[in-house]
Amino acid sequence: MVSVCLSHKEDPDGIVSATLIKSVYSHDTDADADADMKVILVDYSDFLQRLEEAVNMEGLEQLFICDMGLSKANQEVFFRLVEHATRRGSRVTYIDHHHLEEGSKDRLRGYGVELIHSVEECTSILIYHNLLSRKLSRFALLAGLAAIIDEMDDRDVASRILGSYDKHFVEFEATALAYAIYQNQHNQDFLLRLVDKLVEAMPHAIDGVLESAKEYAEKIISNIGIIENDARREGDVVYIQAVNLPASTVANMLLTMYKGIKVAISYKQRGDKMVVSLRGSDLCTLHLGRVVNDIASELGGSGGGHDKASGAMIPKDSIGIFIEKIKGLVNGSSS
Ligand SMILES: [Mn+2]
Repeated sequence: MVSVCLSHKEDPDGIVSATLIKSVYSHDTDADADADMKVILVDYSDFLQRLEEAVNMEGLEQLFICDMGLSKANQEVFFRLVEHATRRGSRVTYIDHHHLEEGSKDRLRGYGVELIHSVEECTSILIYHNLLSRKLSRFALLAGLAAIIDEMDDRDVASRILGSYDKHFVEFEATALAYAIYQNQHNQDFLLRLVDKLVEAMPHAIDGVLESAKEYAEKIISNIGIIENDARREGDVVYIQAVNLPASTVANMLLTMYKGIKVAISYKQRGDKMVVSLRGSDLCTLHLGRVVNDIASELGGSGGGHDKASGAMIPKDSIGIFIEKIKGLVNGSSS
């Protein structure tokens, strides 16, 4: 028999969730040490594919899915896969804090999925609060670190936990962990080792964490310099090509560094495509998700998102036109 925890690999909430689930499982079952839990770490690009592999595993006893939100784009396939798993007799537990329609919750329960969902606390806190029979303070602290990076540290359970610790200590540990995770997004072995080591050690004490965090911090400072020198501001739009950081990270940095603008755009080449990320300030009244969806489709790409945060994937050579169109909408309108 095999049990699987499929969790989000891009931030501390997903990594800590996997650590907590592993510890619940190894303690709460009489399974011998060999019958351990397989951890699969995913992002939104390979989520459904890895989920499909998991539900088709021979002898799948239990499947935990943590910190992966559902959207119109992925939920039908998600439903089909978890239904397939419960029909085959696997226990499925879905734990998440992203928005979920009431109808979707009903459907999941109807398939026999155990649902632990709330938008009030991050996933790690939900696991700590609802699934852990041994409420070890070490695990509470870990979940608190995840909450800090998810910006949900002001919530009931998270703030109660974090209130017991020195503020700078928890911020230091949370940031070291987050930066090490960002720096190692393409290093599965590192991330899986992190899941295991966090059971017994704080981030700073785990081999490679502070070194990786330092490398990531160096990327941040070099990008601040690049933005200061090379970002172009035209009217209420500022934009720059991202180099060694994700376009989304650079777009966030632009928005923070340029006060008074409406839209920040960063783009990064991937093969013959350009990955584009946009952020809107409080002054922006355009719905960026919708306009980006339209413009990207016109250019033969795809895109969408929220009103103040959106993204697109477009043919590499059309980035100039893409920016012109956004500038036209932002600078030409009274928005
Ligand atoms: Mn989360």
